Amino acid sequence: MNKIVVIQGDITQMKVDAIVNAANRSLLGGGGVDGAIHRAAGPQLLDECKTLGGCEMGKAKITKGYNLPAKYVIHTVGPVWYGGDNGEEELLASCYQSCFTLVKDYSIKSVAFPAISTGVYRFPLKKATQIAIHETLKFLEIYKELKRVIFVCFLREVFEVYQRELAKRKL
Ligand code: AR6
Repeated sequence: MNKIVVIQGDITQMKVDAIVNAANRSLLGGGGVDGAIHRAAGPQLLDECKTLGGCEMGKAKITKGYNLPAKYVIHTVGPVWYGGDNGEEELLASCYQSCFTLVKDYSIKSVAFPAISTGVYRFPLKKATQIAIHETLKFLEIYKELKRVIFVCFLREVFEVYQRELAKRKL
């Protein structure tokens, strides 16, 4: 449990093995955290992304981090929230699972996540936070080599919800 840390900040500044990007299916950049990561990593990131042929919703692909302090960027495509009857919760859980599969494949010891799908894609924050924490705890249980998972919250509101939901799990 103490392998999980919640902070308020900018994920592009994180000195970890990998940061996760909340991308779209093109993997060719966008706004929000995606735009910030591409700006901070530099144009070589887009060049590598162009070779990947996009990414399905709920899946993830990995690139180098280029000018970022992080060695890798794991790009995942979260679901757009359309009310919850379109498999949104399963798809978001699948994003975290796909990211963790890459964490294992690349022997990543520390990883930072943004609040995937909770911005432009409008996924309800509390539900998304519960899914993020649930999938993380599940993976940490089976994969002991992962030493640190950092949830990087850009907004105060998001930071508070993560803290609250994590505290519930620590009881
Ligand atoms: N560091 C950490 N978190 C951030 C940062 C940052 N620098 N900037 C924003 N956030 P969003 P989505 C938070 O909209 O909902 C893009 O255009 C933000 O406050 O970035 O998955 C993609 O290309 C929010 O809590 O991602 C897709 O088209 C969280 O990151 C689409 O948006 C996610 O918000 C994906 O939408």
